[in-house]
Amino acid sequence: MSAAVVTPTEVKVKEKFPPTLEKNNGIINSEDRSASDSKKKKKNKKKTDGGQGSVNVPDGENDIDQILKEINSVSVSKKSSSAKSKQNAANKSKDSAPANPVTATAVVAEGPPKKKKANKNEKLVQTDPPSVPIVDLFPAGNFPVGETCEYVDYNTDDRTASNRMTNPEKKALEISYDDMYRDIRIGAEVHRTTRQYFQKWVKAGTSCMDICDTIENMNRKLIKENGLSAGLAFPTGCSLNHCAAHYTPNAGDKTVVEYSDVCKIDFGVHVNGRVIDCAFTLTFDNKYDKLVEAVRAATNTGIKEAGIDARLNEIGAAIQETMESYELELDGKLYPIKPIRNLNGHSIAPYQIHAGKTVPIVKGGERVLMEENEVYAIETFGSTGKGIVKDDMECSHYMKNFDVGHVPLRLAKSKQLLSVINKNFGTLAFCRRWVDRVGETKYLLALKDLCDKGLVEAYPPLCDTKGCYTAQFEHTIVLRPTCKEVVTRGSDY
Ligand SMILES: [Co+2]
Repeated sequence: MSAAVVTPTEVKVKEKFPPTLEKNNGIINSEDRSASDSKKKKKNKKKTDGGQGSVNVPDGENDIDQILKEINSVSVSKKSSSAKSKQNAANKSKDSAPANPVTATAVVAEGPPKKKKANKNEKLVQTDPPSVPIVDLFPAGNFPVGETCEYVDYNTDDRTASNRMTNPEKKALEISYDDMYRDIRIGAEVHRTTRQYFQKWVKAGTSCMDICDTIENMNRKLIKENGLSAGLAFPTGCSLNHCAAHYTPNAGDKTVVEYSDVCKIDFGVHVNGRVIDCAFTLTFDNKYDKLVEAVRAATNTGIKEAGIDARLNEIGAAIQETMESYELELDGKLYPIKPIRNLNGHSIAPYQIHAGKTVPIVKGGERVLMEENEVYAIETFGSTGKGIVKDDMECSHYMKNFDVGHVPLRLAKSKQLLSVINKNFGTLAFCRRWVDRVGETKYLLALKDLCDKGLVEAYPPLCDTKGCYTAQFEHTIVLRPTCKEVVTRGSDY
């Protein structure tokens, strides 16, 4: 919505959780399934391919790079059969087994699941299912570094290496950001660990509620949830099929992910407000593989093109070109794969999922530059439908407007709900389930009031045309002074 980026086709860009002053109410009644305006946001997640067996997680970037190379194109789709066994594993690390969709992808960061007692002198090992906080797993603070890439020099025609990697000034500058990188890497490791487990665990027929509870409960443990200092950064998205983003179940929602569904798993965590936003597409039926592949490749193109001094409009054009080089044959019919042109990546700031810059996924964007030490969520969406999303279905996602000032409230219930939001979520996105779990009841009218007053924004589900399929991949990257770090990269995607 706000991002105000108007695409050539005059479609309003809906960023996920874009900063906006526009008001919106998706809350009015719990049954409102009609489209209303809102924004959207995203999250990230991923899965491991094939394997239940977790790939050993190296601490160093070199090791990660190597693993990444080996598992480069593992499909994220999971197969239903593998899902049954939570962990067998190690036998599935093939890149593609069309006849046998791989369920989970191996994640970079987990060691073999084992239970161990915490002896004083013994190093803690992650349990299965994972439950040991990542900060406790790496007591020395050497959290796994993401994939690192050298920048190119945009001021030269041939775009040679920028030499930032060896520049002593840049190296020194980087040291001053160590605390920030540490917080981001903790969140990234939580994301990899949870998604890897999830990919092994999930199977066709699982309810969206069960999926969200499983992911969120694990994230709360692994991030060592602590008020607003560490915790969940936004609700777990599990948007299905033509719905691209911002769907998570409200209480009583019995929706199930079926074998034939295309589900976008988008979740995020934060440490000290340093948000990790990362997502992947979950499928059971390999007939969607080309769609999934197109979007994963498009997101990787966006990541590759990103860098200090890179132009956002050029990144969008490159993403579109990659996405449109794929097509999907479904039940005898051929579909072009279109980027969803009113969705986009975004810059991230502390406690602010959308910090103001948008990364388009089509050509025609503004010629704005990426800058040193910015954090971005690079995300792309592909669709077999129109390639445009609109608000639809009942709203679950909300977020306080980041820069709204003091607004006088008359209703006692609204004041009270606002204090609950301030205390539990601050300016981070939340959902109705999370308001329920802190003990609130009958708050929908108050929530609508806060939306009407512009204090809170509603972010209803964002959907393309009914009957189509949409997919998403997303990573969080940091434009460090010396190199670009894809912090959420894993062996799965
Ligand atoms: Co995002």
